[in-house]
Amino acid sequence: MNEEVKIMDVKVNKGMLSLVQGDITREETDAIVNAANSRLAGGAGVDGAIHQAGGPSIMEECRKIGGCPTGQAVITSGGALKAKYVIHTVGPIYRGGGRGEANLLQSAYLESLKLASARKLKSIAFPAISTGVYSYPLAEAAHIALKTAVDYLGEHEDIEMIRFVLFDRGTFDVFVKELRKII
Ligand code: AR6
Repeated sequence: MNEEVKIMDVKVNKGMLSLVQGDITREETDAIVNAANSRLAGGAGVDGAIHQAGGPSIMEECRKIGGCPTGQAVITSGGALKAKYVIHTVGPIYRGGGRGEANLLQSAYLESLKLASARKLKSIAFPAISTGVYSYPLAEAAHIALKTAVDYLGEHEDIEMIRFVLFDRGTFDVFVKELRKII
């Protein structure tokens, strides 16, 4: 790992798993993933940043789709973003861990990856879903995110790169620590 640029890349099967500190709206992957709400209504955090950077056409498509249940994913074009598509997924609001949050968080990642595969996309970038406004404990959320990504790359050879774009240094460091436990 290079200590200056804050990036960690590991090969998993035929694909690459990449951790980077940064702003997901600048990513050039085929798709970036939005941590949306079930009404697809826009909001704060990464959701607000993606709509701001991508322009109004993304929200127009979201309105036509109408909504997305927690743990599921839908896709729109990327508007003015460099990424061609935005996959909108809805992570769980953390309410103590006894309400199926872990399964729902895993499902949010998995359904996003399946949608990328179905559209024949080669690269996808995720934020740390549910760890902001939705209060999911960071280390547990990072473990679920990374395990789901590592398992997916192990079982599917179509996706060439899964990248996690972590906004702040603390989140990046926790993802690095959790990835080292898995690989
Ligand atoms: N690039 C990458 N990560 C970012 C960016 C960015 N530009 N901006 C924020 N993050 P959150 P959630 C990080 O709250 O917890 C919204 O209102 C952020 O630092 O965006 O799933 C939606 O409409 C944190 O690490 O998503 C929903 O109502 C991570 O993204 C609700 O919040 C996720 O934080 C979803 O909450």
